[in-house]
Amino acid sequence: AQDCQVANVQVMQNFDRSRYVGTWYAVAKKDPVGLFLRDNIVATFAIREDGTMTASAEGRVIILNNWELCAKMFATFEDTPDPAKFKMKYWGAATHLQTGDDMHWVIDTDYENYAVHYSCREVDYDGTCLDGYSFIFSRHPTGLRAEDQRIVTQRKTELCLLGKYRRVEHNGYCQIEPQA
Ligand code: AZE
Repeated sequence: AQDCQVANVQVMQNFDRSRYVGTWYAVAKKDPVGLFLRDNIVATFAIREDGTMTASAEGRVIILNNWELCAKMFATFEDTPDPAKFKMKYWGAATHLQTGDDMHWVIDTDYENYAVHYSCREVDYDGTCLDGYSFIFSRHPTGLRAEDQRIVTQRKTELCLLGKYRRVEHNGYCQIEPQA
């Protein structure tokens, strides 16, 4: 169904975090309101000995209008009754970066090629999402395979976000540390 209700969003069935670990390259994103990661966004997920999921992420941000830098971020995930729905606490390696508490839903993944992530920060009075963000992740920095693109387009449509994504460029900006 496609009623755009946050409460009715279908998430990944039987999500297996152990198969989700490792590196994911953001290939497209739908932005939230305000400051956000721009491009060169790479996320790496891991599982702690106690089973909780953690992640680190890097991406280019522009803060204070024209100060461009690679933001190194960390996150811990709190489990919920649904294995594909997490509460994410995140913070920056540097103090001027953002901290936050977002929901983190895995909408769909084949673990080996693509993943669709969704986070609604604010639900509107009518039950639709007023402010949220979403990432399309690939295991390959070059993008999605044609066969995965079809599935991802379907998921974007179900999330009522089709046409709201922008491509995420990977040009190595955050691999070579900029000179201090
Ligand atoms: C995510 C993958 C899992 C780890 C983290 C993610 C989100 C990070 C942000 C970062 C924002 C930084 C800003 C800095 C000025 C979902 C990519 C932490 C939302 C705006």
